Amino acid sequence: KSEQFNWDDYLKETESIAAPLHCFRQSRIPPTNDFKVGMKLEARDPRNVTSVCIATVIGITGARLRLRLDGSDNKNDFWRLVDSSDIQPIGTCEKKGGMLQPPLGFQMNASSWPMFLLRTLNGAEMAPAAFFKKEPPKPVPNCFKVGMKLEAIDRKNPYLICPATIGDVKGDEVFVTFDGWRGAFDYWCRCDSRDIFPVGWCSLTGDALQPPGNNVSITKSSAKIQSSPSKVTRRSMQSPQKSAPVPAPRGRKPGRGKPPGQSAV
Ligand code: MLZ
Repeated sequence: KSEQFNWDDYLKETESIAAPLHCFRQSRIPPTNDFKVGMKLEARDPRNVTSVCIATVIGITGARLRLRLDGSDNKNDFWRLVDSSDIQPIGTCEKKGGMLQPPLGFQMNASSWPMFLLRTLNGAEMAPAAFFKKEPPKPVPNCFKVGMKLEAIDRKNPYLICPATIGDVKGDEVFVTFDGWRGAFDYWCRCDSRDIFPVGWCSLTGDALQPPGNNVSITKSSAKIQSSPSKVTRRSMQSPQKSAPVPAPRGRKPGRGKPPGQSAV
């Protein structure tokens, strides 16, 4: 078994600092996850955000739930923190005068939705209201700085949380760059995004933090390129991914990232 990723060592090796806790819209102590697989709840449809749908907890991972919308397929699962404002107890929508909607891509005829809804809720185990935690307040202003390290959800593989570096800052947005992945997974997000976490988050929630990729030498906050083989380089070479043919310098010139609003490659 290869040696474990260790933030303390990694921060020293990369001569970087961790983004301070108060930069993030995350609770200082991750919320407890009391949910159980099979429980039902209401969730905003990620593909049609004006719809509130019925979702089932398909998996539990740290402070997050793996959710699947009832009546949807198994190809569109999504992950939400237990203190996300996108989820709520069953009954909340109706109480507010809203109507539960079929998910985008509802697998049956739209006319069968009312009966489907009755059936899916009949005898269902509904997640108790106490399991839903209050979303932390928005941090203002954006206090991230280029070079700061964090843990971030890989939006192309949203079950993964990976070591990342702030590559750029513009207004309320930050450019999240994934260490060792040559930009393929990088994205812009708001500084109050629920997809970014302080260093140490995964070890508190019990999530498995992914090790950095091995496609580039390690990002230093000073933007220098690591030339001598270090412990980090050796470790990352043990990771299963193939090396890029021509490792490009990682040092990010200001403004190199995509502007906010454009999707990642
Ligand atoms: N094995 C996949 C996942 C990469 C995850 C990167 N996360 C920043 C791949 O190599 O594409």
